[in-house]
Amino acid sequence: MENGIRMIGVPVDLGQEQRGVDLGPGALRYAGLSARLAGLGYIVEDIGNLPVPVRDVLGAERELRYLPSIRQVCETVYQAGRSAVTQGVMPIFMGGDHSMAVGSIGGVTDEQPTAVIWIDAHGDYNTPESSITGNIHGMALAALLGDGFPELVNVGRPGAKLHVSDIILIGLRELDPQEKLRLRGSGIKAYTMRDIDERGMAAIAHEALGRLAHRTRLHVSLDLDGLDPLEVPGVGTTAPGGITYREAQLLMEIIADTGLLRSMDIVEINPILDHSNRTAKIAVELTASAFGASIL
Ligand code: NNH
Ligand code: MN
Ligand code: MN
Ligand code: MN
Repeated sequence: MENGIRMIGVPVDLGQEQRGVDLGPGALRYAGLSARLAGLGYIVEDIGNLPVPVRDVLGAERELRYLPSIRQVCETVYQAGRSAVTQGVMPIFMGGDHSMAVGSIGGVTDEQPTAVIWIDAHGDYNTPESSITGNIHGMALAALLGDGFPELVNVGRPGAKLHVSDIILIGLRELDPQEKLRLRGSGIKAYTMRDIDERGMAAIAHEALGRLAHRTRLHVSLDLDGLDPLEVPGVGTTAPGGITYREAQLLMEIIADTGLLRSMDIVEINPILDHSNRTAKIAVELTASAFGASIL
């Protein structure tokens, strides 16, 4: 595994309606992400935040659900991700809402194909037609697979960035009706909370990684709302009955064992809704485990 990690802040809140998720990069920095990773032996470089327009100055774009600005942000994120990979350092994208994954995953797959584990309560598999809210963070995965607004599908390079066999969802428990039909017909492998309850996280994690074994690089897209809101209250769209802290730790530890992790998103942390930065602190611990921290 490469030895360099590059932290990239993406304070975007335009993909959803709650205020506060733009403060996620700061919350992760205050929770000590950089020092925690440096303590594992990595050379950690924080390049600060990428430029993201503030919602309050975008006025008229609201009717467009901020699509022009989100597209521009994702283009910038894409180039940052692509540069990190070409320079041989591992990018950690600190969101921000999940819309930025269109750029991050697009960028890290630019040179070499990369498998993705998407941890989320939601499918983020809406198109503008299937979405109830119109919020673009709920469309990010669909865009990466080639469906939805062309402005998002074509960020960085034209067309789909992932093949259905390159992506696995873990933690699902809240899908919109049309999104559910789309996901069923997609061929995407998704592990719901029921799967985790019945089979246990260890079995799910090993099976998921086995299904991605055709790739030698792995990206983890961690939406903190995949975890249970009782443990992780600082997220905008809470869904009860989620992944426990220990289950998430185990998943990250098993991912670390592969040695294939090359990049990561940490998204949807909303410090305004949190208690004492708890959610970011948990995200730091999970990230450390994914990058090889072990208990003993
Ligand atoms: N499915 C809903 C929507 O598209 C909720 C998406 N919210 C998320 N996704 N937090 O991860 O609006
Ligand atoms: Mn999400
Ligand atoms: Mn979610
Ligand atoms: Mn969310």
